[in-house]
Amino acid sequence: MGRTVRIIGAPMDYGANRRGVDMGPSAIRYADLADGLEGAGVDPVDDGDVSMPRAEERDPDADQPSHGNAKFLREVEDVCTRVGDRVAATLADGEFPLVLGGDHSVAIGSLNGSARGADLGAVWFDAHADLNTPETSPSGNVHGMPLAAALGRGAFGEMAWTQAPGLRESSVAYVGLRSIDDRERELIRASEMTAFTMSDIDQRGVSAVVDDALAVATDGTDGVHVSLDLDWLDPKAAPGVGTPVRGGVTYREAHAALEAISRRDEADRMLRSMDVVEVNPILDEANETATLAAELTASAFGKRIL
Ligand code: 4U7
Ligand code: MN
Ligand code: MN
Ligand code: MN
Repeated sequence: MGRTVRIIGAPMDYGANRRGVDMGPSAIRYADLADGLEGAGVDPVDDGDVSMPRAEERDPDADQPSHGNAKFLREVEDVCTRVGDRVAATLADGEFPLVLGGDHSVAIGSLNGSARGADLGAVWFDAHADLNTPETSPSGNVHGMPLAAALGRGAFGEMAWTQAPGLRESSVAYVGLRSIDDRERELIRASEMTAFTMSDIDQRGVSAVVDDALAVATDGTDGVHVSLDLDWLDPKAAPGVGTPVRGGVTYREAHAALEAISRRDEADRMLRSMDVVEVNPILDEANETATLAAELTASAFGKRIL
């Protein structure tokens, strides 16, 4: 067998304003993720879920004034610290960490853990830029902030759990953006990040755009983190997400994108870590979105039709 892929469940919903996304890991497992990974030629091992702070202790506004309007920041810190430690330990064991969200705030943990002692690139498949800070966020939801946190922007209190040590702006590429807040737009323009929008995909095709994103994320790095927010897809293909945005990629385009990743990975093993986030079974239709999440993950590891 090839690589061992360690599945780390992170049933987080503290970073989003909708309940239900905490059931994402169960739904993706139920959609035969492990079988799909075996079909891709890797060896899946389930690490179980990281523990969540108790619901009874929830108080969205229990944070310091310096944390701005970020909701449940202490709970998010707790969970992301555990996710980061598990991701780092998995890599230290020579295995591949696959984090199942949960809302996208878990990516703070994935990036932090994956970028310890390594220069990391990142490809961000998302309708949204996730570059808000506690100061700029219109919603206060931390799932709109993970990239800012990982890049060391914004006042999140203690930086050790947020800033991903080996992640530089110039090694980050977005794919498929179509819903960006005004402040995020300014930040992206002033940054060294590379941003491919849905218009780029319209004009050039998804495979070429993903190849370019990978060129950015592999340049001078030790490996790439792929972050897959299911709201990257059009809501027709992925209805079970909390923040759907019309005009996303189709079912076929999504498969083509993740297959482009596996082709590149076959050539130089650049894929280092991955998270699959924002699946909300309560808002889904017959587990369609979780099933797609499982299929796309298998595609990233090289599962083919024939
Ligand atoms: B997701 C938003 F204002 N930008 O910050 C915000 F539009 O992880 C949405 O990409 C964030 O799903 C979406 O709340 C976060 C909003
Ligand atoms: Mn996101
Ligand atoms: Mn999103
Ligand atoms: Mn979302």
